[in-house]
Amino acid sequence: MNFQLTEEHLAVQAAAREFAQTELLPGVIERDEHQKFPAEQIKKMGELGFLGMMVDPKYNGGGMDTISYVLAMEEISKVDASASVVMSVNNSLVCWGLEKYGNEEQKQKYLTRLATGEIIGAFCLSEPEAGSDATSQRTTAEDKGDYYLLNGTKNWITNGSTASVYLVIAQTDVAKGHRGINALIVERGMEGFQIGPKENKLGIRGSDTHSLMFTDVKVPKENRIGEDGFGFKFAMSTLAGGRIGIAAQALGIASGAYELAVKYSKERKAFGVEIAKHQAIQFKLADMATNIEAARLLCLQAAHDKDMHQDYGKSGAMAKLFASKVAMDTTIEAVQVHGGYGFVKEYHVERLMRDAKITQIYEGTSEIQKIVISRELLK
Ligand code: COS
Repeated sequence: MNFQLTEEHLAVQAAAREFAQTELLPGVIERDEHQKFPAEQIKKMGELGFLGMMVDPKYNGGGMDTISYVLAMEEISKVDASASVVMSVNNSLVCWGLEKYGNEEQKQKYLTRLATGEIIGAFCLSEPEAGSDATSQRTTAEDKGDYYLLNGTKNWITNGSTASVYLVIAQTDVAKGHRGINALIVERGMEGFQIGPKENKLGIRGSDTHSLMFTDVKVPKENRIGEDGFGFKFAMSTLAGGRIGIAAQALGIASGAYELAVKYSKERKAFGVEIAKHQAIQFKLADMATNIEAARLLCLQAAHDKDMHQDYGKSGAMAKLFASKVAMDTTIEAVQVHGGYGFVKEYHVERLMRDAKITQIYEGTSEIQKIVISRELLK
């Protein structure tokens, strides 16, 4: 057992930290307040290779392992979770899904551009009436011979109006249940594809979340990923890896809040000394640091399982379940350490607290993670 990060891992971590501090920190409060998508920053992230980290270099990716991805996600998320969700969706849902299950033509056409960030992607599973109950897809993809006729609505889609490529899950044959579902590559601009208004959210307000409407969209058959009926397994398998990315995002939100709490507690004085000298604060910091370390180990374990081609469904779900709770608990305590200052925007921790909540909801709620974990335990 080796807990040592390699030189390469440390270099990726340092590069992500540097990028987050110099490029993402300036303006992060304003972007949150005005719900402004970090367009310039995402472009730079693409140029630096953060949007296709694990993709094979032959498709223009970074060829890195999942551990590098987790380390980079943590650093970016410490500062701007609105940027890191774009990174997570593009890397672990869209690029990974296409690289693993797409055909060569699809990879050449889409993956080569997604991996560099020239274009970004979206993953479209959730619907107004199908979130956790993902088999109940109401969006239909009727088989018309050469093409699928796509009709329906998708909800809460990250990168909703900024993506160029959308991986859309839809029901082709309702009689076959989840085996009648397909995953289709839908391009922005296809006739009948409409993007709804931006959601006004509690957290990750800089990210671009929309509902999408499909009315008689003709999607060519060659845009189907995998065999007919593979769509549900595509979604589940892709989400299993996505959960490692969101776990790392939660970890970053927690460790970002912790670092701010440590810094503040050494500066702020009360009762004649820095508040860090008070045991009430020390105990909070000790709890935060211990929980964060445990969350980090779960994230790295899941990433290691994936890199070793071992099953990572359970370890990824555990990492997400635990890290998202740690993100929530830590950010609440970080606000408490900051007292009144924690309640105002300039100190960042209130934003991190709002951002933390979504990590317990998207890419499978905490309750769904418990289903995934317990099913594995009871197999
Ligand atoms: N990888 C590949 N295939 C998987 C899989 C995975 N990780 N998990 C399940 N499957 C397959 C199963 O093997 C099964 O196929 P067969 O019937 O051919 O064996 C099929 O998918 C259906 O699985 P299951 O019977 O477990 O489906 P359920 O309806 O019971 O649902 C849960 C399982 C609840 C775990 C699933 O619906 C889920 O993850 N829901 C949450 C979805 C989600 O994360 N939504 C957020 C949207 S993205 S923001």
